Amino acid sequence: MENPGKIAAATAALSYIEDNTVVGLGSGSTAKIFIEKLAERVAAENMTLTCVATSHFSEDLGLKLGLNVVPLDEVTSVDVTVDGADEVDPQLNGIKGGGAALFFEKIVAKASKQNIWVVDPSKESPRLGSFKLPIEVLPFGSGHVFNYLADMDLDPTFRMLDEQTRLTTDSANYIIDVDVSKVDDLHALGDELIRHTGIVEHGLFLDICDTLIVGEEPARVINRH
Ligand code: ABF
Repeated sequence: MENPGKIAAATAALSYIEDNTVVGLGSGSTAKIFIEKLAERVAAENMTLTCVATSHFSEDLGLKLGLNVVPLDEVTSVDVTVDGADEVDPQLNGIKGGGAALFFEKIVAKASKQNIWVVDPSKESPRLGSFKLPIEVLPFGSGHVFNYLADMDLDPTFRMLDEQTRLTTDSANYIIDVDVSKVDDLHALGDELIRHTGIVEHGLFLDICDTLIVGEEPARVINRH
């Protein structure tokens, strides 16, 4: 049985999708429910949509369900992207990448006119940092990036598939998760991380989300001021 909060949030997001638009398909379990429900609506209402995906998983799912999923470079912009998040604060800043899709998610988010996040209530937090921050790093020299993050007292850990195998992302990179619970200025941290050679992207999604839909009955909608 899927989480009712996820279902409520994903369902509420459908009302933001208009015919003849470009839709970004997020990643993660709540976005998966959204994609499934969107495909049902498209078929039922004979809608015309162009979709772009934030992961190979979402691309495959959308195509399997009959959605018109195209490469991001085939559209000039995305009208609305619906995605999940691992943690969101009252300012609608968030941490993403628990599903290791943060790099494509951020690329699509930055190409989107409107970003909507769909979350169950457990994702809301007064301050970011309960969830470890995922950082996507190039495998070449990743040990040196690990040491750099350790020297910053961020308690890094490589994301593992099993005891011997590091997880690799859709871009064949590694994920290092770090503890940012003691970091006061996450904007400054994000700016520093992205400048460090070997770091491809990080899961701080700051000033990106426009609308947060929290899966309650009825769904609670918060728009960024
Ligand atoms: C995705 O949504 C990822 O960034 C994140 O890890 C995931 C978490 O959400 P859910 O709880 O819906 O799986 O966008």
